[in-house]
Amino acid sequence: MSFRSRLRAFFAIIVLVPMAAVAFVLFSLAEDSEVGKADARLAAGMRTAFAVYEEASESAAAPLWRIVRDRAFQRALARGDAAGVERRARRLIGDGPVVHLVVAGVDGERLAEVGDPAAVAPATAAAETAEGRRLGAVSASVTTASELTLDVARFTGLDVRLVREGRELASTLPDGADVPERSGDLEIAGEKYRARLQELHQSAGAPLVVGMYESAEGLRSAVAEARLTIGGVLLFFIALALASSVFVGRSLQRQVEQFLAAARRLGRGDFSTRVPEQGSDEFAQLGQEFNRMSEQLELQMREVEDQRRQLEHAIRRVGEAFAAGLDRQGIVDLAVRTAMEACSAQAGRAVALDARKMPSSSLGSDDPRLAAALEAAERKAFAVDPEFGAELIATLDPSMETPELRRLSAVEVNGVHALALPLRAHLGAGTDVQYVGVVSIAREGREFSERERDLFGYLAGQAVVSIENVDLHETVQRQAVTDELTNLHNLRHFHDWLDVEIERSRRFGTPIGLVMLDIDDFKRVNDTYGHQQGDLVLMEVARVVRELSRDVDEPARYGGEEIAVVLPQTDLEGAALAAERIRSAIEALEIARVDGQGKLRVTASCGVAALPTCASDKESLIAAADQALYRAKRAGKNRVERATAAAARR
Ligand code: GH3
Ligand code: MG
Ligand code: MG
Repeated sequence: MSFRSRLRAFFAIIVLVPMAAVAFVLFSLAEDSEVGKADARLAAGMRTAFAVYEEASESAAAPLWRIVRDRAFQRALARGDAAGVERRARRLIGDGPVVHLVVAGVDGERLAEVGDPAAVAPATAAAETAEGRRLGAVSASVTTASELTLDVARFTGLDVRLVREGRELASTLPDGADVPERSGDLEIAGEKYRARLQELHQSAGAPLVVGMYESAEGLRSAVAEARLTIGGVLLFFIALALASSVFVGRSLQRQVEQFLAAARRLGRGDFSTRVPEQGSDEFAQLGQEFNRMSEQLELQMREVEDQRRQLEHAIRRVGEAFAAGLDRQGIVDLAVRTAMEACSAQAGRAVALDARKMPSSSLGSDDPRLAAALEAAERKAFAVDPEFGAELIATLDPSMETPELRRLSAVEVNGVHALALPLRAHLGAGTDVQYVGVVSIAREGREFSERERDLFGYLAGQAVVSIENVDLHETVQRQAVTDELTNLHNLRHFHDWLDVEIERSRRFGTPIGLVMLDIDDFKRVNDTYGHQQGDLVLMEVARVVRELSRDVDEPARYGGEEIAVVLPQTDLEGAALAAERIRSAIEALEIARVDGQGKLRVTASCGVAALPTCASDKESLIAAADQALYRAKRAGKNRVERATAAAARR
C-alpha cells in the first residue's frame, strides 16, 4: 500500500466516519423536528376548525332569532301542534340560510326536525310568547358538515374529517377509505398520514369528533428538504476535507518523494544536492539530519578516496622500489616516505642506532614543532633517553623482546601527534636480532587512528625485512667473492677482476702488473707446528699483503698458500718494487706460535709480470708471473723474480 493510499485511508477514517455519524444524527433530528412541526400544524389546524365552527355557529344566531320570533311558528308551538310547527319551520328555512332546524317542546320532547340532518354548528335559542311564557327550544344550523369540512380544509391545507356518534359526516380524505379513529401515524387507503382527533361539544346534539390529517407526503417532502440541506452542508465539508486531504497528501508525498530522490542520488554516490529544510516541522528536521548524514557520507567517501589514492601511491612506490633494487638508504627513505603517505603524516624520520647497520633518514616538513613531537615519540618508544644510540645498546640486552622495550608509542605535543616504533633487525652474519633504530611520523591536528597505527607498524616491519634482505644480499655477495680464511678475494673474483682490468688497460693503453707470491717451505710449517699454525701463518701473510696494497690493488688467494696481486696502472718495474716491499715485510714478520712457545718467521718468493711488456693476454700474463715465481724458487727462495719480455712473445 503506497504512502498516498495509506494517507487517503487515514483521512477517510478520520473524516468520513465522523461525518456519517453526524449525518445520521442530523437526519434523525430533522425527522423528529419535522414530525414536531407536523403536530404543530395539526394543532393549529384544529384551532382553525374550532374557530370556523364557532363562526358558523354564531352566524346561525340571527336567522334563528327570526324563526323563534315568528308569530305563526309561536302559535303552532304554543298549541303543541307538531305538524303545524313542522310546516311553519319548513317554510321558514325555505328562504335560507338555515339548513337544519330542530324544535323541542317545553319538556324537551322533539316536535319537529327539518332540513339537512348532516348540518353542524347549531345555534340554540328558547322560544317564548310575548308575555314571556316559555314554549320550547329551537336550534338551527346554517352550515353543513361538508361545508365546514371544506372551509377548514381550505384554510389549513390539511385533510379534515367530521364524525358524530361513530358516523362520518364529511371528509376530505379519499372516499370510502377505512379511517382509524385515533391520533398519531395512520395508514389510510395505503397512504401514510399523521392525525389529530378532538371532540367538539355542540350546543345541541351529540358531540362532533373533528379529525385533522396531514398526508405523510408533505411530511416526507419536508424531511427530504431538511435532509437535502443537511446533506448539502455535510457534502460541502466532506469535499473540503477531501480536498485538504488531497492537498496535504500531495505536499507530504512531494516531500517524501524529495527524500526518496535524494536517497537514490546518495545511493548513486551523488552528494551534490540537498533536500529542502524550510520550516521547523519534523520534515525540516528530517531534512537537516538527512543533509548532515549526506555531508558526513561525502566527507567519509572523500577520505576513503584520499586513502585509496595514497594507497595506490604507496603501492606504486613499493613497486618502483622492487624494480629499482634499492640500497639501504633507499629502503629507509622509502619506508619513511611510504609510512608518511599511508598515514597522512607531515614529517617522518628514521634514526639509526648504528650508522653502519642502518642509515638514517628525515623527510617532510622540518617544522620544529613536528620534530619535537617526533623526538618525544621516539623517547617514549624506547622508554629510555634516546640520546640513545650507544647508550641504549649498552643498557639493554638487545636480544630481549619485551613489550616495554619495543612498542609503538603515540604522543601528543602541542597539538602535534606522533607515532614511533623501535626497529629490531638481524643484520650482519653471526649476530642476533638487535635494535637498529627507530622510525617515527608526525602530523598536526588529528590523532592517528587505530588503522593508521596498524599500517605504520606493518610498514615499519616491512622496512626491517627489506633492510635485512639487503644486508643478507650484501653478505652473500661478499662471501661469493671472498676467501674465508684470509679474507682476500677468491680465485673466481681474481679472474673476473683481472678480465675487467685487462680490458680497461687495453682501452686506455695503461699497463697492469701482476705479482704471484708463494710462501716458502710452507709444508714444513704445517708439518712442524700443525695445520692450525699453517692457517695462522696464511692469515698473517694475507694481512701484510693487504696492508701493503693500494686500494686499487686486488690481492686474492690464488691457491693453497699462493697469493696473487693485480696492480692496475703499474708496469713491470713498479710491480717488482711492490713485490719487494711485500717480500721484505713478510720476512720481517714475527708470527706467534699457537703452542705459545715464542714466535716463528716465514719467507715468501714472488714472480712479477706485467702487461703489455711481458704478456699479451690474461693467460700469458699469469703464466709469465708463474714462471718468474718458479725461477725465484729455483734461485733459492725469499726473492723477487721478473718475467722476461720473451715470455710475452711466446
Ligand atoms: P716451496 O717453498 O717449494 O713452496 O715449498 P712448500 O713446502 O711451500 O711446497 P708446496 O707449495 O708444494 O706446499 C704447499 C703446502 O701448503 C701443501 C699444503 O699441505 C699446504 N697448504 C695448502 N693450503 C693450505 C691451507 O689452507 N692451510 C694449511 N695449513 N696448509 C695448506
Ligand atoms: Mg705452493
Ligand atoms: Mg710454497
